[in-house]
Amino acid sequence: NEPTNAAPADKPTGKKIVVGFAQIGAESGWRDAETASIKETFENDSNFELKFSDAQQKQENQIKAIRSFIAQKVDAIGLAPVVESGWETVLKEAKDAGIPVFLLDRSITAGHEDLYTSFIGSDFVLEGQNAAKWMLEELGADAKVNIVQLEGTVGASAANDRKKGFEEAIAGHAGYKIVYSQTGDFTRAKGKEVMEAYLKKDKNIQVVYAHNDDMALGAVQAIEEAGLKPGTDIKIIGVDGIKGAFEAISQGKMNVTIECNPLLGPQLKQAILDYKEGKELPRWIKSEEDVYFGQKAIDALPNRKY
Ligand code: GYE
Repeated sequence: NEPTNAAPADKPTGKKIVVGFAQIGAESGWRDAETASIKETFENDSNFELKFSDAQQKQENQIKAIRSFIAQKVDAIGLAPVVESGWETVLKEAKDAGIPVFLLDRSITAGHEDLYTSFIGSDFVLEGQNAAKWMLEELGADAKVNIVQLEGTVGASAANDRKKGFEEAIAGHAGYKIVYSQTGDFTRAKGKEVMEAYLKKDKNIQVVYAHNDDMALGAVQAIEEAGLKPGTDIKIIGVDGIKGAFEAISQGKMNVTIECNPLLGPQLKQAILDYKEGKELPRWIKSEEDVYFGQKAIDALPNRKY
């Protein structure tokens, strides 16, 4: 029985701000934390209504979701683009419909800044540089080091830039060689599989650089199963800062995690509110992040939020 008279006093009477969010999927602990942050932020604020779509890693599903948000005339669109390229047409459609698009966590190919309002996320090149910096300090700038790189999803900005930052930072160090570089799709299972296959051919590696912690943790398992000690025989570098990585560092099985903040819901909400008020938004709302290893990681573990 729908009440026909005035709205209940405890509910705001204004029109809700409808936000459509086109998420990538659920490939990693990081992604789950980001999804939870978005849902919590918008579902706990009665001024907002969230339409959430999970693309299961497929760009075409994200494009479909955006088109459906446009058809539903949402007030704002959030997009975590699975890959960097191929967004021009659909983002132009959103622009023509007058709907602001906010990129979250991953970015799109440079040169299309007019197609979105703001990018909220991390500096992945810097994360790659920080991974290399830790390694060079830990092992010495002149050491001889064979590296396996576990790359993220092919074409993703998070993978391209983490690779770029890392490779540029070691370029001047002749002893540091990436002997193998292969995608593990940002998943634990794929990280393990790729590492397993490589260890069957060659065990002479000193470092695994994984573009996320899930793949690093998969590699840890593969290394243990191959009879080697991850963290000692082979140093393990991950990115993200998920709890599992902090636990593995505490157990000495992993060495360092380069933090990347997934708790972007509140920043997205603020950006939408600022936009609605007509405020000028920065092109890039950058996350502040740290590098965790050794005792610092052990001390931080109890307070990790994801
Ligand atoms: O590092 C990885 C995830 O886009 C920054 O995607 C994100 C990355 C994150 O699946 O774990």
